Amino acid sequence: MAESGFPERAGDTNPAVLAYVGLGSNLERPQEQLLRAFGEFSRLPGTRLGASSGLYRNPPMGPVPQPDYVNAVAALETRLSPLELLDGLQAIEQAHGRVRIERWGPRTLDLDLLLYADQVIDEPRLQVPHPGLHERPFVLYPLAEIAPRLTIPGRGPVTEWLARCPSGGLVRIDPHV
Ligand code: PH2
Ligand code: MG
Ligand code: MG
Repeated sequence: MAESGFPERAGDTNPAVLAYVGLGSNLERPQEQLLRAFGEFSRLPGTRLGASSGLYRNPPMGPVPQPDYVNAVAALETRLSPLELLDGLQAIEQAHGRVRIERWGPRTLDLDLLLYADQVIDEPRLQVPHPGLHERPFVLYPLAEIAPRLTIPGRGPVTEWLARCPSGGLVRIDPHV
């Protein structure tokens, strides 16, 4: 990923950890945006795609009227640090033509770093676990699909949050492998 300004050897030396990424799109063929992104994670230095969830179509959350979203979650094995991984995810968003126009607004590709190993991170650029993760159906359902025994650091088992979370119009659209 040298063309994105990434240090060529970033992540060569750290031990591999498991990180979870939430994907979302509601512009320009959302399903294709997500399937392409699944392929691109493994091109980040020191990073491999592990499990990936199915794709879930669901209504937009928040105050802005906009098209339905397609959401999913991916597990990555990575040697990148949390901020290196965030940089890599943002480079992928950029490559998908992501333009930051308005908060909560429509987007070609949104990649949110949900979890990084069992770490709790509270920095200006990065909060992990992702602040909304435990109450958003479009994150919880795909996350529990690929990691049913996961405990969210500081918050408890993913299944307990899932049991309290109405599915909010989620429709699983593609059991791709
Ligand atoms: N992302 C938003 C705003 N609203 N709604 C759904 N269903 N899925 C999203 O990923 C989403 C949203 C801004 O990040
Ligand atoms: Mg988001
Ligand atoms: Mg985001």
